[in-house]
Amino acid sequence: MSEEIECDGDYSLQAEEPLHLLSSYVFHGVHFPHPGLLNAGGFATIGKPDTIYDLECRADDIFVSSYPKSGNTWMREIAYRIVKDPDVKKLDTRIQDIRCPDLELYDMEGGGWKGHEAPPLKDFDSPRVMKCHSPWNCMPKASTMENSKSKIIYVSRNFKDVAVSFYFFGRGIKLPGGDGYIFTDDMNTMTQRWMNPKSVYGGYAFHNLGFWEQRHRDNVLFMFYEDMVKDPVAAVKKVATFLGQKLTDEQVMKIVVETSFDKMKNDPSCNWEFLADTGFRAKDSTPFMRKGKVGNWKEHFDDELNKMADDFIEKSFKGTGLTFTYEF
Ligand code: PPS
Repeated sequence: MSEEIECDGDYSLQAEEPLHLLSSYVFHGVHFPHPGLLNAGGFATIGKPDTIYDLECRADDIFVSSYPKSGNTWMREIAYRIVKDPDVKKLDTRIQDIRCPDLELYDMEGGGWKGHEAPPLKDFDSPRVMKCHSPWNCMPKASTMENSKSKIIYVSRNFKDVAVSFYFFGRGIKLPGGDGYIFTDDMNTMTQRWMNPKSVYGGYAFHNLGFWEQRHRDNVLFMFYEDMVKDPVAAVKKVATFLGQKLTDEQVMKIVVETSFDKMKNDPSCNWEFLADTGFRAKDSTPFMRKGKVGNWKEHFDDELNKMADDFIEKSFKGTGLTFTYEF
């Protein structure tokens, strides 16, 4: 695959040896998806990490942050319903990326996916619920300052299930303007990519540890995907408390039901099926809402990859206090 792509802006490939187009733009030492990538394919606009870093934050802004494939979509929907309205019937039915903007899909002056454009971020009603894959050192800087009132919810998921989810999602992504696929690696090769700090968003360990070290801040909530699966009622209550919202038991249950895997899988505003219409994902690719399980990696990892993953986790997280759940 060529590392050259055509861009419509002034973005240049900055990485000396980009591992991949999805990690070929460097900001604060971190490799990001090339900002021209989605523009070039005409799929969406894409914001630069630089503008995300400089975002003007409001005191009531809510950032849902995560390494890819860790449960961001799920948490965004939970947070959105907590602060807006638990009842789906009264909600805005536009796709989640417009209701709760993905900062990478905005140049702050508006943007989004082809056919699903959204207004400039400054025109969103408060509180804004926003998605971000930026690691801690690249988060909107106003949100990470000591006295920041903006809230950051981080979702962490075990590496093995992240890798499997990434594999199936990645295989459906098409090259900009082309008819091939970005990710043609096998499971072992692709999984090793996310161990590398030069891969997208700084790699899995750098990303998780960056937020873990900040977990005691008043404006940071560190959540685990596996805890959400195990006890969604407790998870919704915890997020609501963090966001300063008092919910009735009925409202909590409403949110739990409406954000269950089956509900979201069948909800066109959340299931990302529109991606096929933009041309970004192949129509016959594995659905974004794939399994929603803990431990699915056991069906896809061979012994060699499992050992490699265990060694990587041991080396990266030993002594940090951050531990993961791989199965129930
Ligand atoms: S992305 O592309 O990085 O934003 O992906 P992200 O949303 O972080 O993660 C996608 C995985 O989360 C699963 N998911 C859910 N699991 C349980 N319940 C609900 N409601 C839910 N919504 C999304 C989704 O299915 C992906 O995981 P896999 O393992 O591929 O199924």
